[in-house]
Amino acid sequence: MFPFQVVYRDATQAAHSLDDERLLALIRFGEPPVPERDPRTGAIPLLELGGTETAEIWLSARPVRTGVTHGVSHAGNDTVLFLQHRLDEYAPDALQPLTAMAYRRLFAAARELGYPHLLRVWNYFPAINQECGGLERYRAFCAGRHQALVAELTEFETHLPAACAIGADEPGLRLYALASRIAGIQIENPRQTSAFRYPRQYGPRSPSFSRAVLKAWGERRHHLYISGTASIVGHASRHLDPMAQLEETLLNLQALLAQANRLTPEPLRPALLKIYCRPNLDPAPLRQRIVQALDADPPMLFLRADICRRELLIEIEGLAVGPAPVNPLQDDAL
Ligand code: 3EB
Repeated sequence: MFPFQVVYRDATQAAHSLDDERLLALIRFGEPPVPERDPRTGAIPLLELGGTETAEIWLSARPVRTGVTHGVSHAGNDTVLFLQHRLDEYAPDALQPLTAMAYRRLFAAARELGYPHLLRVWNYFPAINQECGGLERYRAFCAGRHQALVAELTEFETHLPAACAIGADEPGLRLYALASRIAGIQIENPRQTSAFRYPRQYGPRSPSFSRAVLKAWGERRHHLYISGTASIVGHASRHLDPMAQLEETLLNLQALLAQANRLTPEPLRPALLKIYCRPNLDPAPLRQRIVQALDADPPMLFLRADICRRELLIEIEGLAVGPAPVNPLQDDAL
């Protein structure tokens, strides 16, 4: 049994999900709505491309318990825990200590609740490429995250969560995370230098994340949490044109899936993709090319976003599943 599944739904109908005792998370996109007190709800301040309004819904196989611990909101079902933490920035050049504190709290809450393993973290904050106090804000964020992860993880380079770090349109540092009682397996990409080993030219502390995390929820039930994947080969950015960057990104995704497939009895299939685009691109040709290259047509969400390197125009993250549930609405397919 999968302990939860993730789906995209029409945002206008998403509010109904709040009455569902199996709702783990409801994430909306675009302009932040009136903040809700419900620990299961979150808002990612990024505009959706293509005129659709989508909500991301995490549905638990069992009833969910919610709460707030160390300032971190959470919802859990005894196997997995959804966490979120939002911090106001008191000064634009204090992102490093703020990030370190946010991660310390995330770990404190996850540990206290009995889900000590962070599988996946989503990071959003504004002005990601802006220089502040002599350091780009993304690099300051990386330094703060590194500081916290080195302190919290006993085996730093082998137990890093999958992640993405995205420039958002609203103030505040927003972290979302998925944690579990039992650890997942870190997957790296043979086409790319592991981010935690990037050379010094990319900042004083390397980005501390894994390319993906593979989690077995049963003998034949796997989730692959795929980090933000971009047009990077080795450690260098490639191509100036967005469609060329897309091609390289797809090669990276395929290499990553192949790497994970070495550990699973059946091949993993992309089940959900989030595509961040720096320019205001038309999603239709991107979608078409992704479907063709991956030989899969998963639900996709296209968001206008700043990416952590100025020259990067596209980044893709998501979830792959193996084997794919036959009918995701059927209870035993969860
Ligand atoms: C890269 O591969 C592109 O800092 O958490 C992708 C995924 C990227 C996660 C992060 C950054 C992060 O380096 C950028």
